[in-house]
Amino acid sequence: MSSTSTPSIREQQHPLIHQLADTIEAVWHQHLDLSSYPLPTELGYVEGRLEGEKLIIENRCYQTPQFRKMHLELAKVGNMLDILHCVMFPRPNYDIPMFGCDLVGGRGQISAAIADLSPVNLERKLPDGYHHALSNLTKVNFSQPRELPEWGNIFSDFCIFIRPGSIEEESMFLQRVKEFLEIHCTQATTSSPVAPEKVEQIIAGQHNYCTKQQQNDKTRRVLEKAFGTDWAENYMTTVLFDLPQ
Ligand code: 18B
Repeated sequence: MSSTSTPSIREQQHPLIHQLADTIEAVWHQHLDLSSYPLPTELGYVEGRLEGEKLIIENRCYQTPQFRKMHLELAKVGNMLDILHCVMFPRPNYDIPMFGCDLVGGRGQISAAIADLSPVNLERKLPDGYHHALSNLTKVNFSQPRELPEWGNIFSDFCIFIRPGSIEEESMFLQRVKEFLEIHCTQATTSSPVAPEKVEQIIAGQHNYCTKQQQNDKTRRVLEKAFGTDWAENYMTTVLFDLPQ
């Protein structure tokens, strides 16, 4: 299994992306019983070209007893665009939320930083333990909140979507994502599987989450320009937001 010491494109990325990638993997290793998750080998490391610049994608994937797939993706387009993408897909017999995070930046500035624990049950309600723990976090204010697109109604009230306005705000974002992950790992590993008749509803909720995320035109456009329409469609539906079987 790859460890945090394996060379990675994070060394060349925006410091916040580098730090968040390290933090995500550290929390995962600390709290969870990880096994590797097989991705098609040709998709572990991918290179393309976008507007004359080299696009590099690096994927790491794990699974655990509670999570079907935990995906950390780092991408870099020349010196123009740095991206971190992370999703934790629960197994559908657990009523636990989807953790999702995206950091997008270019030329030294992060333009979009988003993180959430998104409920996928029928009532679109976070389990009580999550709600309690998240409500107890200290309130944070960011100077440049951003407005979610229309498909963003999948996200919870705890969702953070900002453009960090300073180094201090970058640290606050990093710290908050770490707290989300610690809450998530603690809650997930102490939660019990649901009754079998609830599984279908959770699959439907995860299905809705993935279908909405697939509507993100900004992600799609980057991938289409570098790899073509069909490749982008395949990548968005089988690697970034694949549906549980
Ligand atoms: N995403 N992002 O992951 N996206 O994958 N992302 C952008 O400043 C990529 C997720 C989210 O305003 C932007 O506007 C590429 C997850 C939201 O309409 C670019 C990959 C979440 C927005 C990319 C990638 C998520 C957004 C524009 C594959 C949330 C705002 C940056 C590696 C949990 C959408 C900007 C809007 C934006 C690109 C959210 C370029 C290529 C897991 C809400």
